[in-house]
Amino acid sequence: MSKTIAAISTPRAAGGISVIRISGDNAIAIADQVFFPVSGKKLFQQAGYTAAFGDIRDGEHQIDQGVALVFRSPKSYTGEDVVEISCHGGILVTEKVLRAVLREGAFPAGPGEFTKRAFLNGKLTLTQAEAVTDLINAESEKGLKAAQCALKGALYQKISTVLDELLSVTAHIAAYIDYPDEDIDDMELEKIKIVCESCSESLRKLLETFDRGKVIREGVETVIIGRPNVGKSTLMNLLSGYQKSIVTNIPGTTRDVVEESVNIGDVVLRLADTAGIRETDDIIEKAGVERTFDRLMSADLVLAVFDSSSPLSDMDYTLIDKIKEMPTVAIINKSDLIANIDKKDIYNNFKHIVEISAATQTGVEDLNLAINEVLRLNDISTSGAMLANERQYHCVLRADSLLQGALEAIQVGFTIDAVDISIESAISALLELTGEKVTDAVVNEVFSQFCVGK
Ligand SMILES: Nc1nc2c(ncn2[C@@H]2O[C@H](COP(=O)(O)OP(=O)(O)OP(=O)(O)O)[C@@H](O)[C@H]2O)c(=O)[nH]1
Ligand SMILES: [Mg+2]
Repeated sequence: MSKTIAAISTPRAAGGISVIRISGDNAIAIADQVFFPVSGKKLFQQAGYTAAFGDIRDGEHQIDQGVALVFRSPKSYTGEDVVEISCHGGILVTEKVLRAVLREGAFPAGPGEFTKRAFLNGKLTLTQAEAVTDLINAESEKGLKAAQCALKGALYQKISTVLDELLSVTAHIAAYIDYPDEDIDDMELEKIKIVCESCSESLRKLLETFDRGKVIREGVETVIIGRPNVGKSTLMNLLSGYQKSIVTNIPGTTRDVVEESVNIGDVVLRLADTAGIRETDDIIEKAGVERTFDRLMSADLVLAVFDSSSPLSDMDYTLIDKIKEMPTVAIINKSDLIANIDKKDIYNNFKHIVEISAATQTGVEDLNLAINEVLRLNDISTSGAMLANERQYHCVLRADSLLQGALEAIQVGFTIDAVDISIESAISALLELTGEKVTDAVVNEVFSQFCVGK
């Protein structure tokens, strides 16, 4: 924390501008050795939240012209003095500016070190810091909303409410422990029990948000499956918006798994277009069909495609049997052709069915709606507190099982000390979640997931 650190905060790619961020006690002094405002006024003479235009130099060499933004402690992202130098967004130019800053005494920042300092300086809670990475990595509307909500402190507030209740219980219990002669009466025990139960219920609701939120965090592994020539690849291309997969009228065109991520219904579908399933002696196609079944095993969502212009085949029936218990949208494709399929067998086996023509691009809206329904996307609220990662999940899980321990201790008539130990441990688990009582190892682990410059 005592070192002044610097890093490039923008991606390592050519762009309009790049930003080099410097944070620490010497940030402004170091920037003054590299950045020379055209006004002649040094950066150390500048108030916080002000910008200066000037030359960026490495010793005698002019590197670029740009803008320096000065933030004065504690009113900055990290809580320390910060200077952000914006230069032209060339890779080499940007690296030269960073090199000049490091030469003047700044140390290269590690992954997430700016945000780590913000956390250590009390600018962010640990869950808010984690929301920063989620915000950066969000690929879908729902993922973005969930991260924004966490960044505003929704999870922290939820945990704080539970913590406040548990802390008031332990304060109460402490009074009895201080006066061992006084026995805790049943009424008091009942009150403690009620608080533990209601806190446990809140924690369990949070645990559920983790399972439901997987769709938002990780996207949905989706397999497009069906017998050859039904239009799987045409559908893949329609959903991805370009000719990702090869389409021909020859059955067995797709041999390997073709992957693409697309945004549908506010979430990311990780689509896998697969080889059409059929009995075959062709070694390559056979291997392709095996891969199709491998994908099916790990799919969160199945898009099962059938050809409306021809009757269902034995292979279709085999497929129906395999997938009817899975989260599936049955797609009756080629609705532009004269129907020759017995739809009854599809309607009897699946709950979510859409009739589309991938070739003429009709029925896509219905397909979107059906996908929403199968994944129950409308049930996933992104406006409340949500658990965003394994670390948070395990803290809550631990806290809940400790509260169950406290309830059992009350139930079997253990001493109040035993009840207290469980509640205190539950409190510790929740303080670890918010970062208010957390080991360096956990903090380092959290920030190691960040990129350099954040
Ligand atoms: N009329 C009509 N033809 C379609 C439709 N969808 C696909 N086709 C045609 O059906 C043929 C097969 O399409 P593909 O998308 O390659 O089928 P596939 O299921 O990927 O086939 P394999 O890769 O062999 O398993 C092509 O000639 C497509 O143009 C549709 O909605 N209507
Ligand atoms: Mg194909």
